[in-house]
Amino acid sequence: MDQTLSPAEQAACQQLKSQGYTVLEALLDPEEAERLDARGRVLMAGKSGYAKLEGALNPLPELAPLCIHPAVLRIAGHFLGEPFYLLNNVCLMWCQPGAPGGRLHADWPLGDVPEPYPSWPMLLQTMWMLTDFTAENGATRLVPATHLGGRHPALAQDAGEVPALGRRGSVLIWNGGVWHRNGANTSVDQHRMGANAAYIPRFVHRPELWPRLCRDLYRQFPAALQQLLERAVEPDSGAV
Ligand SMILES: O=C(O)CCC(=O)C(=O)O
Repeated sequence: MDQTLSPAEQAACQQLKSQGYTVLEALLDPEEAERLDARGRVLMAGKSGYAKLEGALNPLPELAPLCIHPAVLRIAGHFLGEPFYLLNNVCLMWCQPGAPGGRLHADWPLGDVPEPYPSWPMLLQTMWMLTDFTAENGATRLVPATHLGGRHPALAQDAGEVPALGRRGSVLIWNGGVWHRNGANTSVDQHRMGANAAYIPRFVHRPELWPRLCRDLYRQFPAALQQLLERAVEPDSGAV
């Protein structure tokens, strides 16, 4: 992979460092974005409000080119180091007319990390805009520079959030530590569809580095040791 960042990518990295997020315009053909949006809506038919489809690569493998877009990979490599991994197999996030705004938060794994959490990203998030993202249709809202404070938002905080606006085919990239949420969709008929791909650095979870423990032996260990070993044990072949 070409690791050299273009001037636009360098500027995006600077903004990610200082503000915690950036938007890159026109990385995806708008017609392809529109097609993916339509497919996503069919897959989620029957869901109302703010709807999610986790693991969307399974039913919609056409999302694969988004996950490996060279600009996104270069920026992810810049922040996460090589190699890094795709965490969530893509999640479609559909904000339908009338859907309420979400809860302001920082992303996993920071809920498991003592405060102050690091200002560098333990999770680098992308949201491909499969529709336009507008202030009315529920564009993701972020609070600039909050990744630098290392703290989670207080519950009722009015924190100075701004909507991440962009045309269909743009991508929002954010440091999982910056406070954010989906906006409310206050429109009557404007749908908002995003495809979220989340990238993690290799040090977050690397079970392949060490030999797996035999499952039969694991079963004989005390519960406290089983808990310590639960990610280091071989898969349960009898599991349904
Ligand atoms: O759908 C959105 O705009 C927000 C997504 C979000 O909060 C997240 O992926 O953590």
